[in-house]
Amino acid sequence: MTSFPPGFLWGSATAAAQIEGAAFEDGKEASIWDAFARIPGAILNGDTPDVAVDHYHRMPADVALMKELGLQSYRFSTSWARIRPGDAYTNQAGLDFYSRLVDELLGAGILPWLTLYHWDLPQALEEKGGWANRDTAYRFRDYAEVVYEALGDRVQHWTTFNEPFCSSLLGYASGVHAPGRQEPAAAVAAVHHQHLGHGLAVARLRELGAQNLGITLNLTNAVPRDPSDPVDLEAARRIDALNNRIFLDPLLRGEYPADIRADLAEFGLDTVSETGLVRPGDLEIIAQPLEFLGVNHYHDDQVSGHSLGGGGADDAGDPHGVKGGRAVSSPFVNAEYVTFPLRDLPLTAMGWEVHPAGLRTLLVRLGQEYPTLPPLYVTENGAAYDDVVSHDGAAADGSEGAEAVHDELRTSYIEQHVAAVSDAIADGADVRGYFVWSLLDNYEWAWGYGKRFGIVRVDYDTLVRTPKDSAHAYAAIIAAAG
Ligand code: PNW
Repeated sequence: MTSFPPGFLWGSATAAAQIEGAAFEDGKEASIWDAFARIPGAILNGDTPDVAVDHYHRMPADVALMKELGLQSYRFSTSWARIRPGDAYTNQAGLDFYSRLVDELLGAGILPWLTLYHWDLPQALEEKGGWANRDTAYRFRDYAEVVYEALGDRVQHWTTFNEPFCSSLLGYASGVHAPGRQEPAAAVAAVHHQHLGHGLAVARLRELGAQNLGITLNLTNAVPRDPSDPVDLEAARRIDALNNRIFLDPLLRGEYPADIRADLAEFGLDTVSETGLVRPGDLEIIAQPLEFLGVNHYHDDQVSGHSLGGGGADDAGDPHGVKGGRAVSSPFVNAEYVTFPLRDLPLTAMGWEVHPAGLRTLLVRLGQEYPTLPPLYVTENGAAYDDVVSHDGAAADGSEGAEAVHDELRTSYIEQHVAAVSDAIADGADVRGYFVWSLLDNYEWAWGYGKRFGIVRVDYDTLVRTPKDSAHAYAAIIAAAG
C-alpha cells in the first residue's frame, strides 16, 4: 500500500526548449540548442527544436489538459534566450508569454513550479565562452532577477538550475549536449560557474522576497559491480563523485570533497585564489540555505573499473556510451575508463534499467548523508517507450475509432516508482512531491523526436495531443492519494 503525507504535491514536468517551439518568434533568438541542432550529426535525424510540440501557441489548451488530469502543480522552465535574447536587453514579449502561462495555471488551480535554467543558454553568451566563462554566472543572476520581477508576485517556487550535471559535463566534456564541446577543463569550469550562478541568483531572489528556493539535481546510485573488488569500488567512488557529490557537497556543505579536489586538481578545483577557478568567497555564495532540493532520477548505474567484454560500450548497452544513436566520449572527467555493465533488469527505450528500489535507496541515503538536507521533491521521473497507437472501437460507419495508447510499461514504471517514493517516506525520507517526466512527448535533446517520455502522446504531423493510458493511471494515483 502506498501512502503519502497530507499536502504531498503531484505534478508533471516539461522544459522550454523541449516543448515550446516558436524558436525565432516574438523576439526570441538562438539558444545553444538551436545552434547545436544545426550541426550535422549532432541530433538524431537532424531534428531541431524549431517547432517542438508548439506549446508556445497551444499553451491554454495544454493547461486545460493538465487540469483535466488533476495535476496539482506544473514544473516548467523559462527560456533565457526568449527573455534576454542576446543578454543585453529584456524582451517583453518573451516575459509576457510566461506571465500568461502563470495566469492560466493559477486560473486552473495549478501551482506553477518554475525553473530558470533547463539548458538553453543564449547562443550569444556561448560565443563569449558560455559556462566556461565566469561572467556567465553574473549574467544568470541578472536574468533571474528580470524573471523574478515579472513573475515573483504569482510564482512561489523557484528552481535555479535543472541538472547541472548535464549542462556542464554532457555539454562541455562528452559533447553529446549543446554546446557540444569536448573540453574537460571547460566542463569543470562550467560546473563551478553554474554553482556560482545558482548562489548569486539565490542571494538576489532572496533579497527581492523569494521564499521557496531550490535547485534540481539528477542523482543516481553508483553501484559497484563487485563490491569486494577494489577496482570496481574506486570506479563507483569516481562516478558517485561526478554524478552526485560534486554538486551536493558545495551546495549543502560549502566545499568540494577532498577526493574530488584531488581527482580534478589539474583543472583548478583544488585551490582557492583570486585568479583561479574557485575564488575567495565563492563557496559561501554557493552554500546558501535552500527550501527544497529537487531530485531527478531515472536509473541507477552499475559501475565497473574493468573494460567490458564483448562488443564494447554500445553492445553492452552502456547508458552513457551512446547518445542520439552515435557513440560519444565519456562525460566523466578523469574517469573516462569507467564502464557501466547492465544488470539483468528490464530496459526502457533509452536503454536505462528499470529498478524502482534504487529511487527508494537514493532518497533515504540523501537524508542520512547530508544533515542539512532540505525537503526533497522528485522533480522528474518517468520512462521512454516505443508507444503503439491503436484505434479503439471502430465507428459504425466503418471509420477508425479514437486513437489510444496502451502504454502498460510506462504505467507500470510510474506506479512502481511512486510506490518507491512512498516506501522512502516510510523509511524516513522527507519527500514532499512527485513530478512525472513528462506531460507531453517532446524534443528529447540529442535523440530529437525519437524518444517519447510523455504521458500524453503528441502526433508530430498534426500536433494533436492524446492522453495515453499512463495519463489516466497517473490521474487515478493523484485522485487516490488526495
Ligand atoms: C533529464 N543521463 O535529462 C532532463 O531533465 C530532461 O530534460 C530529459 O528529457 C529527461 O531527463 C529524459 O532524458 C537527462 O545521461 C539526460 O543520465 C541524460 C541523463 C539523465 C537525465
